[in-house]
Amino acid sequence: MTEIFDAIKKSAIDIKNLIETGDTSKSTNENSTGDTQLKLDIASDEIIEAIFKNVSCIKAIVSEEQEKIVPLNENGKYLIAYDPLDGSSLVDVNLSVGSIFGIYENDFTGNNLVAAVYVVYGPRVELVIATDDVKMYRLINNEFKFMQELKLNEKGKLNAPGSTQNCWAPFHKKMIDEIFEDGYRLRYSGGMVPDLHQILLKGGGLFSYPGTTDRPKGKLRQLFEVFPFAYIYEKANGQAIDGFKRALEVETTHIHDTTPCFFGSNEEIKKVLKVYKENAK
Ligand code: P6P
Repeated sequence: MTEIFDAIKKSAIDIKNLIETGDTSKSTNENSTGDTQLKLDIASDEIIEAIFKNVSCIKAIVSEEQEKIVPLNENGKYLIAYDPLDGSSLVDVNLSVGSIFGIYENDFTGNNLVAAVYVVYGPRVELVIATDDVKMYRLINNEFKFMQELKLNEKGKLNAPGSTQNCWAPFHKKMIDEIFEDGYRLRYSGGMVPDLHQILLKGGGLFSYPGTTDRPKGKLRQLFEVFPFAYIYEKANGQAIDGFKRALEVETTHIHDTTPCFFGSNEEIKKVLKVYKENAK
């Protein structure tokens, strides 16, 4: 699996350069979930796919930006689902963005994840690899240097409340008040990767992206976004749920399925589970 991590590191350096110089305008296409694609999305996807094509242990890949699974090596062991540039529209306002990779065996389901990686493109480029533990590396002089292991405290201090204003669950606002009664700092940039990275680095809290009135099944994609971060948060002594059960146990019927999701420290996740159990009909 090391050659996959090395390939991701190489793609990160190329995508960093692309972000600094790339065309951030819209392309004329939409991706599989109906999002308008930026030229950055397509270019990032092309960088990653070209690099993965040279890694013999990869059996197949699927990108959030493409409709279908791309077979690579018949005898390969791993399947990779990736979001090449999550939150790409934030580049135009100079906020951090990221790439997300789920590494699966046998099939693209939550419980078949064997590793997960993300890259944050911000004031610094940082890369996090989760296998049995969660390790963070920083790009220094074009090399990724190990910086630290990431672990979540039992209870945190940060709240990243995605889409709470239009959550389908009428009790959601009560939940937010109940969980955050002793005061948390609001940290939400609209970029899942930097928002979840910050909670990991600052020791914990809660990131929510529940189902909404217009998207009751949530906005964030299972294979490319939710499962990799769920794997990472569980390996960092935290949890990830859909409101009722482990996010990694959510059933996938189509590769572009979404799911409501909550990522965080144990104390906060316990409260979300309690409120949903008591209120959701
Ligand atoms: P909203 C970015 O488009 C993204 O997919 C995630 O990175 C982010 O957490 C979410 O959407 C933001 O969604 O509805 O708050 O703009």
